[in-house]
Amino acid sequence: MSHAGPVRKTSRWTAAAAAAVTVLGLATACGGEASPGTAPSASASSTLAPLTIPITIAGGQVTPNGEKISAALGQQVVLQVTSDETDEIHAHIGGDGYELEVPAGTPTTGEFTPSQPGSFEVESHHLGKVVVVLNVS
Ligand SMILES: [Cu+2]
Repeated sequence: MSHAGPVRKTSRWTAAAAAAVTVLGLATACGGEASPGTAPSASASSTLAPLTIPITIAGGQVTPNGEKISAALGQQVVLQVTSDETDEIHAHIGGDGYELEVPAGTPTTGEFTPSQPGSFEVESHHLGKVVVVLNVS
């Protein structure tokens, strides 16, 4: 009497691999210029004084309103935002950009350091308006 059952190997590895890959698929709301190769360089020296930009959002208006501001490459940019409505400030500084959540009526500070030269818009996502244009060189 022989016990001859077919030998079957069930492979579940492909499912596990696919699950691991999806973790990497996160994107920001604004999208556009996703370049996977650009990692933020935290190596910039801290000899430059930070550039502080006060931003006020009230009654559907932003202040400043599209103003051009110069920053040096590697200079930390500090956003001090007060808004009467919940908003999201977005700096299009390349890669995923920089996002700052601003709760209504709560002064909120955020900072980032541009790691490449260029002209970058900082905008209110709630209003769709450009707050400042940052010229980094
Ligand atoms: Cu944006």
